[in-house]
Amino acid sequence: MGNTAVAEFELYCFAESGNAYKAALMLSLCDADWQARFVDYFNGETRTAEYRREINETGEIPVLVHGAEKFAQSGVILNYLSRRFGRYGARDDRQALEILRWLLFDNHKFTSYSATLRFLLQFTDSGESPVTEFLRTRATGAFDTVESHLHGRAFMVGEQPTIADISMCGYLFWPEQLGVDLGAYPRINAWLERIRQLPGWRHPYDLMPTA
Ligand SMILES: N[C@@H](CCC(=O)N[C@@H](CS)C(=O)NCC(=O)O)C(=O)O
Repeated sequence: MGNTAVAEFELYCFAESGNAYKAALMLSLCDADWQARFVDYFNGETRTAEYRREINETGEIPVLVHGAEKFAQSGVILNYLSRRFGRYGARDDRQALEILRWLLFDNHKFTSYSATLRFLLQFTDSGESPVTEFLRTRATGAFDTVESHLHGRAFMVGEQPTIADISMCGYLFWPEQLGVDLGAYPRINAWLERIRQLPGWRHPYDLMPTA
């Protein structure tokens, strides 16, 4: 990771963001020349008119800047970096569709429910409520699906790790924060260990800055 303003890639991120971690992990796994640009999410930076105007109209993290190009949505960033580096992509068109299927599932169900549950439990004073109960039910349903899919498989798509894995693991290296007992998912844990063994893997808190 570069430390000066001249790195090839710049990632708008903050350490607690699993969605930003997806992009940061990909950059690290590809040994890219990149730097983090800290966004003060918890003090409302992404909700400012300036952020929406200058950085991302949807008011979200992550955003990747590469030269004159700017990309939002972790799935788009992962696709871009995969093409750019020729790594963690599909072997053929059919596999590309399979990767897209899991990226969509991740963004809609796997990450979204568990990340929202974590947000409520870790970063607000909501405590347990019917909302957290609902989110936990939806999150565990998605975890059950992935646990079942990983039967006899090392990675989500094909024999090798792809951006589907990099996307889906975004929130799972904070098991104690999830609000879901990951211990109940042995195949997910074994899969996470395989990801952890990839050269260049680093924990989110080692890749991205915090306030
Ligand atoms: N699907 C998006 C989700 C991005 C997202 O929700 N990021 C959070 C931070 S982890 C955020 O910026 N939320 C602000 C908001 O939803 O208003 C992606 O994968 O990039």
